[in-house]
Amino acid sequence: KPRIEDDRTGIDIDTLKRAFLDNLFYIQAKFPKVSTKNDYYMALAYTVRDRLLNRWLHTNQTYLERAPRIVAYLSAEFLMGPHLGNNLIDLGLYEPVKQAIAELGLDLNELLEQEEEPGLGNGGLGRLAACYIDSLATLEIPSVAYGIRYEYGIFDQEIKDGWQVEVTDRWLRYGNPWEVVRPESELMVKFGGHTETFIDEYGVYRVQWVPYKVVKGVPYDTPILGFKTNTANTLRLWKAEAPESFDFAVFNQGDYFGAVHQKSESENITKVLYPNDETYQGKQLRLEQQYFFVSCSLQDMIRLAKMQGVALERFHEHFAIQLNDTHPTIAIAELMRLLLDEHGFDWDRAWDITTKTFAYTNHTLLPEALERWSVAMLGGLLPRHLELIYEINSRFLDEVRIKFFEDPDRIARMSIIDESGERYVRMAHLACVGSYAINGVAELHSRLLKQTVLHDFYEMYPEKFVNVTNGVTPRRFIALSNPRLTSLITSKIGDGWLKNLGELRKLESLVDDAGFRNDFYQVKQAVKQDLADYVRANHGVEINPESIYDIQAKRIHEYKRQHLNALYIITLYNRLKANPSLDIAPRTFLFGGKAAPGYYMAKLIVKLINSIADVTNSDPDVGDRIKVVFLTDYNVKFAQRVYPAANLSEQISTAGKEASGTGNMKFSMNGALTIGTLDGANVEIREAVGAENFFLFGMTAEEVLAKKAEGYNPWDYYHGNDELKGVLDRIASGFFSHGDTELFKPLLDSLLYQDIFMVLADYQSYVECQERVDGAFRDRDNWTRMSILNAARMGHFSSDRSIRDYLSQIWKAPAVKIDVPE
Ligand code: DL6
Repeated sequence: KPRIEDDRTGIDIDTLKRAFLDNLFYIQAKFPKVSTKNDYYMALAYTVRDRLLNRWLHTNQTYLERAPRIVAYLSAEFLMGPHLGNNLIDLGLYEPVKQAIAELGLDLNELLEQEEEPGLGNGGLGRLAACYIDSLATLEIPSVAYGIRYEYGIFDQEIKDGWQVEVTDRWLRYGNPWEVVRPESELMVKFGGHTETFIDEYGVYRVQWVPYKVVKGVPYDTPILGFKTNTANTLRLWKAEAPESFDFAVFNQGDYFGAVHQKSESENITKVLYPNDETYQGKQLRLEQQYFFVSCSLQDMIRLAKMQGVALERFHEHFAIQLNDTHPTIAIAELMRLLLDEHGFDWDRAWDITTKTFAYTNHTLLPEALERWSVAMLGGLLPRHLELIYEINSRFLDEVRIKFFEDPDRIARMSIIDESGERYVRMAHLACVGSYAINGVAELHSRLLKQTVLHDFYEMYPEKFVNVTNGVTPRRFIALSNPRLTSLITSKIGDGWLKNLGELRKLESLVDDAGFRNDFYQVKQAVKQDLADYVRANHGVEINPESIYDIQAKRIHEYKRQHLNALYIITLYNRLKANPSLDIAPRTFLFGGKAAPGYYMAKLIVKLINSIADVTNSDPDVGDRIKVVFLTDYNVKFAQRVYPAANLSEQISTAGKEASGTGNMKFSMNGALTIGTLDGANVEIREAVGAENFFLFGMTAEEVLAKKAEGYNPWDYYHGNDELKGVLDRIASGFFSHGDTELFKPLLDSLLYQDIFMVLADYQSYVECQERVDGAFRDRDNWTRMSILNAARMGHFSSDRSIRDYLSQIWKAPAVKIDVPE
């Protein structure tokens, strides 16, 4: 072979070294003496990218030629986490590259650290999308993921004086070696204006949309590798740009500044990710983002179908489109518009295709998260879509009338248009009407959806409802995050488990082997030591690897109840103050997570945790029996350090509020035990690992509802529980706020006067459960047993299983093997 070929694809150590130095020279234009760590990272990233291109291009070619059924995953968020390490694992190149880099006198870990987090998501929903596209590729399913290329992803979090401060995430500032821009595939998206009717050449009445402005969508493609397969699917993210000809020539002749202004306005659409999870804000720019990426993606699919010679009548046979929550739901109206107005279909045919194309995943029951757009705003931005939504609604309500003719209230409840005050378009209703499948993300969540928010739709279309319990990818969250555990497991049961996580069950038979238990324990200790080193270096706090690492890492939200955890810390603190010789298992309470910038109560909870840490970490009465650390800027990259180090995973949401949770799975896979309520996927995790290996507390979802119905009064708990009263009084006294009795008052008032998430009602049960944790941890050997059994029984929570469930219940898309010629 010619040498150039070797340097681009060869994987022996010398070739890897040569390729790396070549990229440093020819791409980064640097020689080693003046190279920064980032130059080295870039050179390595390009070296790895070269080695995946063969797979990516052959995958694309195969899909183009064979026109297989394609799963299109539409999501406003993809929280990918760094690519380099994951790609090394998928290509099976981690070890050779590590060696090559070491032989060049560099450290792979340091280069991995250089990669900026592509934080194009808020939390659970975006990270789930990332796990799913990993599994789709691993299972060799033809698929494409569509989203938005935000210039600024989720903000970076800093902590100043205990408060969260948001800093702009400039993830693209040094360039992104993983994406390839495809300007030749740009598309145009219309906004605003009005509609006109006309009679076409066949005498058919048609509608034409005359927009106010047009924005260009430019695709940026990132390869998504399967684990040890030839499949490399595509994540296609759209960037908004101004179409030169449009604003300069037509709209703003002579108005140079007006034209520039319009250009930057167009580009604003994909500037920044909205940093709220679980609260809908009703901002026009957000609706523009949603429509922009949805329209680009559907036009792209139609274009691809055409290139493949697939007739549009068969669009639904060719594509299964998954709507990741309601964010892309305007796609239902957009596909109708494209089929009716741009491709000449009649209504019935267009509606038949549309409703056989889409499937909708719901990710939350929280009412404040349900998206609804004011009719006035939606109509101003998307006048044609509003007409179509009204028509869809009118036909749908006729069906409701026929099916439930004795129940007129249903019409108002189920209408896509909420007419109870100012009129709104209810996106979840549109999603239910326009999709052939509707799923929740854990068994409990799917059941509650049917019983509560989507009850009417369940009665209307019971056959549409399914459950697909979430899962996470073991490639990133075990193999990459926890190489020590990975080698230990592989040394015992081989490496088949990374593709078939059920094989972890084989570890169960080793639980009685004292040698294995000791090895497992030593792995956990080594990882805990790593985190201790990190915390010392970054937070200046010394934490004890012998202590219980008790971790709550997730977005900060009242329903997730980080403040319940905080109340327990103060409980322990009060006990130690009252009895300085109290014997407790030493504990390190670690928190990580971002609060939505406008969510005052969540930010106050962050401040409370930091204020407690200031006191406990310096009180000599406490010593190192309690340490509290708020880990700043929790993101995917950092999470990979955190999950492996945990002994105890806090999953303590009010039952019925957490749709699934996925952190719960990542912790447990890495051998943490869970303290949790019967909420979301905790229920299934507990069934899988065994009740005896799970610390359960708190009310069930049914009990929560019943208590609410009977009239919950948090004061009863305050007055009825001296220890709880002591905790709340200690906060109120200003003890954690330098005497300031006002600082935490809003939080205390919300607990005492409303407590919608029933923190006080679950407090006693939580404290008692934590006491059981304390006792259990002292029996080191038995704790290790429970920890092994947690890891061994997590096979069900691989995202590969979730994807198989989606395939068999919803998508029905067969795998396609990709041949890559040598
Ligand atoms: O399904 C992924 C993830 C669940 O695991 C979490 O329980 C749920 O809170 C989260 N939902 C969101 C809300 N976004 N919206 N809408 O992130 O989804």
